[in-house]
Amino acid sequence: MERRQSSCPLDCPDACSLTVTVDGGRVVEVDGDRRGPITDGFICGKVRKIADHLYGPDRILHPMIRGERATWDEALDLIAQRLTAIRERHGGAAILPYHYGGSNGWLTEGALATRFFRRLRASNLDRTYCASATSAAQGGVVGAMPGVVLEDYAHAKLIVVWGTNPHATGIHLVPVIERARDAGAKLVVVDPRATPLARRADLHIPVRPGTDLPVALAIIHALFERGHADLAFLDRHAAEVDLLRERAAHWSLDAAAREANIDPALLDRFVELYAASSPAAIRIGYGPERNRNGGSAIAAIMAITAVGGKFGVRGGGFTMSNGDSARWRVTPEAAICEEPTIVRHVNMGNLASALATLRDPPIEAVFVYNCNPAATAPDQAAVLAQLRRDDVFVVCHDQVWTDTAKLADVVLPSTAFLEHREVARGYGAMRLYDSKPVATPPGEARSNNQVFGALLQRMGLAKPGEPTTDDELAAAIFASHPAGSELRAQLDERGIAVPSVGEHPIAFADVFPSHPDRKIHLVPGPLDREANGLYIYKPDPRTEEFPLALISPALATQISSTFGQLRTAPGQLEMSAADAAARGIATGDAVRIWNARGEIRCTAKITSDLQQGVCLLPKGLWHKHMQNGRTSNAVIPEGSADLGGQVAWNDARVQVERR
Ligand SMILES: Nc1nc2c(c(=O)[nH]1)N[C@H]1C(S)=C(S)[C@@H](COP(=O)(O)OP(=O)(O)OC[C@H]3O[C@@H](n4cnc5c(=O)[nH]c(N)nc54)[C@H](O)[C@@H]3O)O[C@H]1N2
Ligand SMILES: Nc1nc2c(c(=O)[nH]1)N[C@H]1C(S)=C(S)[C@@H](COP(=O)(O)OP(=O)(O)OC[C@H]3O[C@@H](n4cnc5c(=O)[nH]c(N)nc54)[C@H](O)[C@@H]3O)O[C@H]1N2
Ligand SMILES: [Mo]
Repeated sequence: MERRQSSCPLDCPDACSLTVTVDGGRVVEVDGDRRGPITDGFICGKVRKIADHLYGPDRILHPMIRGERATWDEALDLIAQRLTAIRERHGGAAILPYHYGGSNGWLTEGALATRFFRRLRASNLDRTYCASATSAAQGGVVGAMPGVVLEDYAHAKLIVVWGTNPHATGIHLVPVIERARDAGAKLVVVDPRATPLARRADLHIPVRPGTDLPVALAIIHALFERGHADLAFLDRHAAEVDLLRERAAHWSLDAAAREANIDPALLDRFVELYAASSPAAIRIGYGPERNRNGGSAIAAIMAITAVGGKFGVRGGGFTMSNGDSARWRVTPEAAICEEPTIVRHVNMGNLASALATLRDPPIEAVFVYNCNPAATAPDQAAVLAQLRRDDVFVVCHDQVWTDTAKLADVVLPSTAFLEHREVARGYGAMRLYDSKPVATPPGEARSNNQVFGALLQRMGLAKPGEPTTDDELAAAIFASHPAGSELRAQLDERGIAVPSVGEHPIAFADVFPSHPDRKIHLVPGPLDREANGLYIYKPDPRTEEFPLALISPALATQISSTFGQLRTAPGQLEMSAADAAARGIATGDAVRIWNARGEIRCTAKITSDLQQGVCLLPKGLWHKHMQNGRTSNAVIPEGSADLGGQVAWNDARVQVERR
């Protein structure tokens, strides 16, 4: 038995430091260690049980071609031959790389795969599943300025948890919030459902999905009207103050409360509590971005912080993502060795329609890695029909037999983190890790860089002297900037590195917005143009026929669809007692959920956590969890938020009936 250091690169803000016990190359135990202060010695149940994932019956062990076992040479030859033929016929644009949430690490997300598809001149995938509205909003408002690091929530006197559920999606924030509350901090939760934190909060504002924008604007308007705005801060540090004030003036607390289906007294309490509290931190989650108003909503929530004058103190301000805002000073770009070119943008949320409608050239190959679109992409029935077409060549590189792997022409077995080297940084905690492989890959699994390195070779796209192994790529990443050697030294010494701005920067004291004027932009021009009018509210898309809003937040037991093969419990639609009673539905009843896009079948569960008009089916379920083999994505149409091309997951409106 040996104990080795590693870290978790899965799509989660916490970026945990791990100690892994290995026996003869096999992982027997994984636990958190104390290198990462936010990890603080404990980790989630998912990764603690990762041996079930690594060595379970669903692990892909060998390459497969249309259901038959093949050698790596046969599989790679076929891929090279098909991609070469497609490229000769149509150019690289007929090839679509398709990847998203499998890893947040720089070696498996972005190194040789990116080199390969850039050199092929493949279509450019716009990665809009997640965080693209929030990234656009954050970039426009504060640029690369980091937000409050999660550990510093301990200093806050008021914590606002807005559209995130850390009990499932970032568990290490929970004890920090508890410590702050023990020291007297108040807690506010803005969420359509009663999350575990909302149930214990001083104030829970159960907004209707997609109405954060009017709520945030009304709060801003009230802060100004009641003399709570920090005019001195705004004068010195903010741009477009008058324009924000003008746009916010359209929303009184009463009007916003009506739209959000809440008691206006809740908003009144929020305004007074927020104005009176410092440090006040707003933890912004991904719930508010996933609808037609999402980008504007996020920008408006960020603007509340400036209007309230909450920056400049430890524990004051907001946190969105610290992933790209931390000025790591090193990026994976240096390892890619191929400049990006714009061939043709394809929004990944429009996979079905891209395959169905793009011409000159049509898409004839889809190469899926780090992703499970058969379960996680919108407009599911159309996605499945398109991926199953005989004239579309589908490759899937994954660790387990996902719903996507099951329909691919060629399936390639992938290593998992712990089995390959990974360089990854957190997007909540400001830490960087470089983790060596600690376990032996089962079967014939190969890492992304091994696969794309072999394809670069086979297709004559490799150039001599370029970094190609994980070790060479990691070295190239660190060598690309003077700060690299400093980070490298920290990693070698402590097994963890901290960015140049320090572990705990304070906004508007240590760090400032990265815009040339160093100001926070409250109505950024580029966002105003992109959104066709930032902060202009688009009303609820419900109709008489389809009156219920379907939301699909994260499960505590998975990371999106990752680990879904281990779930045995069927999916259940959660709904309010009022909506259920109106339809004669009781817990355990079989129901049909449908709209113009499609239909799903499962059982219902009545819950007091949801308001009338809102129902819930979690993201990340697999086909096998549903009675008709379709997940929430079967009723989620293509279509995006106002910024970043972000998929509007929570804009689905549905009807439900008992079967
Ligand atoms: N265990 C676990 N951890 C994860 C993940 C996982 O699947 N499982 N996924 C990872 C990924 S990919 C991501 S993006 C993050 C997501 O982490 P979170 O930001 O927590 O996102 P969600 O779970 O999608 O939704 C959070 C909350 O938003 C609420 N919500 C939905 N619509 C709205 C709205 O319009 N307004 C407001 N105010 N709230 C709304 C939901 O009810 C939910 O409680 O978590 C990461 N961490
Ligand atoms: N209905 C609904 N759907 C949603 C959302 C929603 O709110 N509602 N949210 C969306 C969000 S936030 C996200 S982030 C997406 C995530 O959706 P996806 O991008 O599909 O991510 P996962 O479901 O986590 O699947 C990732 C896959 O990558 C594989 N993988 C992991 N590491 C590696 C590796 O090193 N190499 C290779 N080749 N494969 C690897 C894993 O085994 C897993 O099968 O889902 C989106 N889907
Ligand atoms: Mo995500």
